[in-house]
Amino acid sequence: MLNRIDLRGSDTDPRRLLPRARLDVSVAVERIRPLVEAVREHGYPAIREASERFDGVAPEQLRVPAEAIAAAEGTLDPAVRAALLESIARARRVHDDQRRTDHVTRVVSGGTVTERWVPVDRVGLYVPGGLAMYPSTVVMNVVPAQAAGVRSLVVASPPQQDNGGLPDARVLAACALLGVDEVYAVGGAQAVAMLAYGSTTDADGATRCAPVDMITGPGNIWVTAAKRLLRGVVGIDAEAGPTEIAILADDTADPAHVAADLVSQAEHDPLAASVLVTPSAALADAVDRELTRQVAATKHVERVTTALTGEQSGIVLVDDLEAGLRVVDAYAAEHLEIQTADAREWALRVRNAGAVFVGAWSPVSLGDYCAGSNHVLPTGGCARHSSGLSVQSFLRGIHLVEYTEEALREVAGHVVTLATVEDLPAHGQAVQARFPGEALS
Ligand code: HSO
Ligand code: ZN
Repeated sequence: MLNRIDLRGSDTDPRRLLPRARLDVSVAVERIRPLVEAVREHGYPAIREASERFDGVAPEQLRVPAEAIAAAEGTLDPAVRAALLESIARARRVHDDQRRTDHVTRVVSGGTVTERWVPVDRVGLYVPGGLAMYPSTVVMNVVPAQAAGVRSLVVASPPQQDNGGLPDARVLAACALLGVDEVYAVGGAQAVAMLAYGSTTDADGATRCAPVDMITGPGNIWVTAAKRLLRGVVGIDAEAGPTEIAILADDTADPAHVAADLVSQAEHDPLAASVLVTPSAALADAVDRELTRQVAATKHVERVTTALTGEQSGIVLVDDLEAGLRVVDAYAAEHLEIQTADAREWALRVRNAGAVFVGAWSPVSLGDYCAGSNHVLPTGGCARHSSGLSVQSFLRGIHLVEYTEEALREVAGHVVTLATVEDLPAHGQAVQARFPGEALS
């Protein structure tokens, strides 16, 4: 069922191997520019108009009342509540452990540079409200921000017609479980503009949403376009493309498990990519047979089929696992599973992947929900240069430079020399002024 790409005996550059789906965001950026400007200028009335147009509902008050957040938690199915709490607890265990401590480097006697890690003050999390509405994503964005020590955290999510103009009840419930109490019923580009610039949140202008310093969270093309437009006004997380799973497997892998994992991520999106890389033709055949059987029985058969048969998905046959490793490194998948003998050894050699799932008992679905790891990961090959969301994403490293008079004197000549070579004599003078009449060396 999957395309076959046979690289055995070939020395093709694997980098060009698997095409990737890409969205053209630049056109969308131009389309949303007037709306973003209107929100900046007028606040609530502009948001209200956009909500009416795009969400078919316009709340009188954008801030979700505390009682509505609590009520949503009350309606949660007990099993869902327990699962979310477990997901939160495990994610907290991992993310709390990631916190960095300040670090002092004594450069010379009397001269130190201290790196302080300071959390972003106020963060806005955008949570989509349509097909891709995932309470687990609320967990994966909020937990690292809280672990980093972000003091003020706000969630925006589209108003739902069938929830009385409030955001989806599962989103509100996840906010309640995480202790997030500032939530706005706003979606789309208007939500991103509201978060970036701040805005009134009712007709009288009696209530306001203060601007945030950073916006994270997934969204549709309009949300992505607004984030791209406002990057710089606020900090923005990476743009999330369609999800990807690559599996490096040998003939010790169970074809039914490999197939199930390929289907699991194909379920997200018709543009999702599922890629198996293996030196075993027997495994390739067995996985393909399994896929045909499993896809027929899966709920979202249409989008899974489109994803698996699309040009972005396939089975890559390689000479051996060494060659397979080169392929998966070149591909730099969002999720990489290693289902081989000595899986951990292979996993430790991987250079490029958003997250690596090691061995037979660590499927991507575990990481999506309850491993403790983060599921907001770089897609589209961005794993070559970027990491997934973590505590670090919400921290800034600030250097404290502290030199004594003696330590400055000791290096002053070099500063003056470099200033002179760059034709910036006032830079040198700023040092020389501290040592009048002294020849600096
Ligand atoms: N696999 C998705 C995250 C997710 N899965 C949310 C289920 N819910 C991207 O990493
Ligand atoms: Zn998933």
